[in-house]
Formats: sequence, structure tokens, C-alpha cells
Amino acid sequence: MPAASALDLDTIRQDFPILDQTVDGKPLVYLDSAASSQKPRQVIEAISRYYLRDHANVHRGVHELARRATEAYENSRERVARWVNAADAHEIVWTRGTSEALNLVAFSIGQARVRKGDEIVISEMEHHSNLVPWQLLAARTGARLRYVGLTDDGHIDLDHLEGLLGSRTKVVSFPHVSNALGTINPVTDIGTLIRDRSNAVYILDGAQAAPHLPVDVQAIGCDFYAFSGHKMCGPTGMGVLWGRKELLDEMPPYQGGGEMIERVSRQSSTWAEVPHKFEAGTPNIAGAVGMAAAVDYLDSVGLDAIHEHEMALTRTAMRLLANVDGLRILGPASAEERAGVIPFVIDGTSAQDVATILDAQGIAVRAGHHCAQLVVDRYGLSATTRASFYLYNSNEEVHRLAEGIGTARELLLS
Ligand code: C6P
Repeated sequence: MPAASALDLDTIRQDFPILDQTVDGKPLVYLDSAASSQKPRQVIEAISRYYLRDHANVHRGVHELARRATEAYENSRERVARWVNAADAHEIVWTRGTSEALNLVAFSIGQARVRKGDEIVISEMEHHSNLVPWQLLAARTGARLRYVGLTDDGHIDLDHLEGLLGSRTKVVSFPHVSNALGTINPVTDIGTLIRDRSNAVYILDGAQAAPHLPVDVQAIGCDFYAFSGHKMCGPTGMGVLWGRKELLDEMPPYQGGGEMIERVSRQSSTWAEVPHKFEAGTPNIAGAVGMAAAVDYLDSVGLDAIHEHEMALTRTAMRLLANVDGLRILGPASAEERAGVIPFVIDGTSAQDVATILDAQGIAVRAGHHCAQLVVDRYGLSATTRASFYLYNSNEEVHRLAEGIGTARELLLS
């Protein structure tokens, strides 16, 4: 079978020991990276090295290990800042993941900028992590939450967005890439539209984009960008909120505790500088080390090459699945407009049953609403089966997926 792209897949797969195993006697085919990616040896070893040699608390002690841990923690911040082209490493706030990053920005920008009668604009494409925090903010402030609709082929309806933007719009928050449709949104053009029509703060949920595409936050022209380590070859429990420094400065803290203060007195406190103002308590130091190692790893392969590879796999999947009777893929018709995410339904079958039969063949996919209930509602469904690709997947695995789906269909419809 021809290679899907110019990536050195054999070498890459050797970096991911977990992939080399069987499930019920069949070679594992891991197609659930949109939920969480696997980790290369390089990341696992960096975290383990840190714990074996360098661990102590950060920003507190004067001893050698405290110095090393602090240096590793702050160097990782600089590494991630360079990776997304932040203007300054202080614009990188470590969080537990995308969900915490979006909750942080919703809470704090909400407190700074959003009042009764203001409008918050999101879309029907949201993961619940970019929806529920805004519902909570709207309930707290009396602001109005407005939704941009989706087109039949899985795009944000830009005419609808244009009509919603205005002087009352204080926040617009969208996904860069949809986890439930695979759509890559035109985030730079959307930013231009938002700036032309409003003074809103523009936030992007980058959970499904940062692992797969080169991200340049300054070129995009957004104000905040959130992503998770565990979807990009990094550790769980670690994420990033990038924000423009002047906005982070303006925002009140999200949580209180050690290290986020400048001075504490009995009735009030003043805050540490950004980003420490947003990092209360002992942070996930090993997580930061793992993030930097993940970024080094992705850079060593190249984000452009990863994206090309995933597009080739997506093209193959779409071509093969087009032959399956009664199968419908949600989202854009062209592989060029989507990331390596293939959500599908087969007439007369349940998404969960399809996933269970695939699992019996060693193929790991996800079924359900993918924490994006409004998306499946929009297309008249309650669930889809979703295969998602990453740099370590092969063309052969996509063929196994297509065969597995054929088997599932036969078993369920016979
Ligand atoms: N989506 C999926 O299977 P956390 O869980 O905080 O790392 O990421 C949340 C999140 C936010 N936005 C988008 C677009 C996402 O896809 C996710 C996580 C996983 O689709 C788990 S629900």
C-alpha cells in the first residue's frame, strides 16, 4: 500500500510504543486521537527525567532543585510561546486543559467587560467547553448568549455571524477546528469581520487545531487561544491559555491561592504580574516539561507535514467510505476544508453499535455526541461514530477502518 505522505511513518510509529499491541488478537488501530492522542517516548522520557532528577516546587525555594524546576517550568512557557508565535512568554497561562482555559477567560473577561444587555456570540459548532462557561457568564451578568448557525455542509454561517455582530457584542468565541465535524474554520477572516463590525474580544478554542496545524496567534488576529496538552502528544492535566498581554493585565484573577498574589492583608490582596496572577497554587510542573517536549517533538516532524499527512488519510477515508451504502459523513465535502476527523452515521444502525463492532476488530473510535450536542441536533441526529487521525496513523489503517465499517454494516443490517 502506498505511503499516505512524505512522513517517515516507520520511525514515527517506533516513537509510540503503545501502538504496538494487539486487541483481541488483532493489531490495534488507534483512531481516537481527537479524544486524546498517544505520547511519544520523547515526551514520556522528558517527564520521567524531570521526576528522576529535577523535581521541587517552583518560584519558592532558593536551593538547587527548586532552581532547576523553576527554570524548566519557565523555559517550557517560553518554548510554547515561540511555538504559537506569542509576542511575549508572559502571555502563556498554564491551565489544566482547554476546558479550564475557556472557563478562566469566560470568568475573568466576563468580570472585566460583560454587563447586563451585552451580547456573547458563539456558534452551534461548540464543544460544551466553549458553551457552558458562556451560559454561566450570561446567567451571572444578564448578558445575552447568541448562536451563529451552521450550513448544511458543516461551516459556520458567516452571513449569519455578520448580522449578529454589533455594538452590543462583547465576546465572540469559536472553535478553530470542530471536534464533531472536522471543519477548519476560516479564523483569520472571521477575526477581520469581528473587528470591522464590533469591539468584541475574539476567543478561539484551539483544542482540535493546535495538535494538527501550524498556529500563529498574531497572524490569526485573535485575542485568546486555548488548547490542551493531551491532544498534541503531551500529558493530560495540562493546557494553555494564550492571551494578549493588555487584556490579561485588565482581567481579575480566576482563582485565589499561593503564588498569585503580590501582597496579602486582612481584607484584601493585590495580584502578582501576569501570568502568575492566573496560576494559583503549586502548578503542574511536570506537565509543563511534557508540553515543551511535545512541542519539540511536533516541530521535529513539522506541523505542515503532519497536516498534509492527515489530509491524505482523510482523502482516502472519504473515498473508501463513499462506497458504503447508507453511510453519511458529516462536515465539509472536501478534505482540504477539514482536519483528520471523520464523523459518520450509517442508516438503520446505532453509532454506538458500530463503534463496538469496530472495537472487536481492534479499531478504536468514539461514538456519541462528542460533547457537542448542538452539532448532532443541528443535523437531526443523536450520535455519530467518529474516527480521528494523527501523525502516527497509516493508509493501511484507514483501509482497515473501511473494511471494519463494512463488516459492522453487514452484521447490523443482516
Ligand atoms: N474534545 C473529544 O473527544 P479538554 O477536555 O479540556 O482537554 O478539551 C475540551 C475540548 C474543548 N474544545 C474542543 C473542540 C474539544 O474537542 C475538546 C475535547 C474531546 O472531542 C473530549 S470530549
